[in-house]
Amino acid sequence: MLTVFSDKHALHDAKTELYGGELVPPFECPVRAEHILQRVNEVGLGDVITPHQYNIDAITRIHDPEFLHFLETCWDDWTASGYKGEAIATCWPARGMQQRIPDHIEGKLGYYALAAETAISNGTWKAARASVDVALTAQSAIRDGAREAFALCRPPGHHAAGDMFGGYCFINNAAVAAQGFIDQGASRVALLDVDFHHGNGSQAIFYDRDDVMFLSLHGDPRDAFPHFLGYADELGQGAGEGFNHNYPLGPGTHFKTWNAALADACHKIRNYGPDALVISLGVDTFEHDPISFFKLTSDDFKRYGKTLASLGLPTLFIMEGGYAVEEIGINTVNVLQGYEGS
Ligand code: Q9C
Ligand code: ZN
Repeated sequence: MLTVFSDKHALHDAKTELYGGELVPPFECPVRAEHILQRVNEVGLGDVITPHQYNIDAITRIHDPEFLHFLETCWDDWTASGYKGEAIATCWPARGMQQRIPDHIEGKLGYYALAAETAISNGTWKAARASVDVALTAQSAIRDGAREAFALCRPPGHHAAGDMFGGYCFINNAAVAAQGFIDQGASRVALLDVDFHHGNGSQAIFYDRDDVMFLSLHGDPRDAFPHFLGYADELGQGAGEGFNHNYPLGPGTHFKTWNAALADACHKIRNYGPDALVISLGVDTFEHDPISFFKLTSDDFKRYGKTLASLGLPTLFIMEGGYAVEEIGINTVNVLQGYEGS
């Protein structure tokens, strides 16, 4: 299997995450990508290539241009304001308030942020751009005939909506890639999100569309981030009604229960008959993940990789979360090897 990787991911290297009332080193850190790449090479998964640079047009198919401009200029505006730390949102257009975009960077940050854990720092924009280039390059490989490809994206993307960042995500790599398939003539694309967290950004982006079916297995929003989306009764709206499927699962969920939800999702994907499958691949479902509560073992990742292959579709894997840094390479590559039947 082809892997696409850019060392520019390391440009996003924030020093702070607001976690439990403390500023801690971010769980989403550069060494994650290094460990995955190391494992890809160790097992000889296949060629590793660097991405092409795509024009902003592929990204504005999904994201608001003003939001992208905000991401690009945020760090400079923040430092110009005299703040000493990294750019972290601390105020929001909450219930009953105006949804107008303020002039001051602190207001803009609150307007475009969906949560406060994610700091923007020097290099965040360049890394996010490189990450979506990785996704689009892997997507192109499939367009050109590859049966599968692995986009080793960092930073991740599935929490990013058309005009919101957060949950460690800035640009929605999986959504941009899915749109790429559609723009190249695909009639239907299935986007299956197996990250521990609900892919709120991907859901919001495709919620009123029937050409991209979104399915997500995740920690129940009653108990897990992003807390305000991901319930089972969110089924899509308008033309998109019936094309959104959520599988919220409770604390302590083991592979048996998780796998039953996957089987149901695969059944829906088969009935839908997509031209391509995009997998938002997060391995924070692992039993030892530090911020999640599912109980998948390293072997379970191989097992479900095989299930994904049984769909028989051109498949684009997009890296999302996973914070058990020591095991992230093994768990991620286990899915890809399970898929390949090795
Ligand atoms: N107590 C991804 O996996 N904070 N993002 C969770 C847990 C945010 C995860 C707090 C987690 C975001 C791509
Ligand atoms: Zn996650």
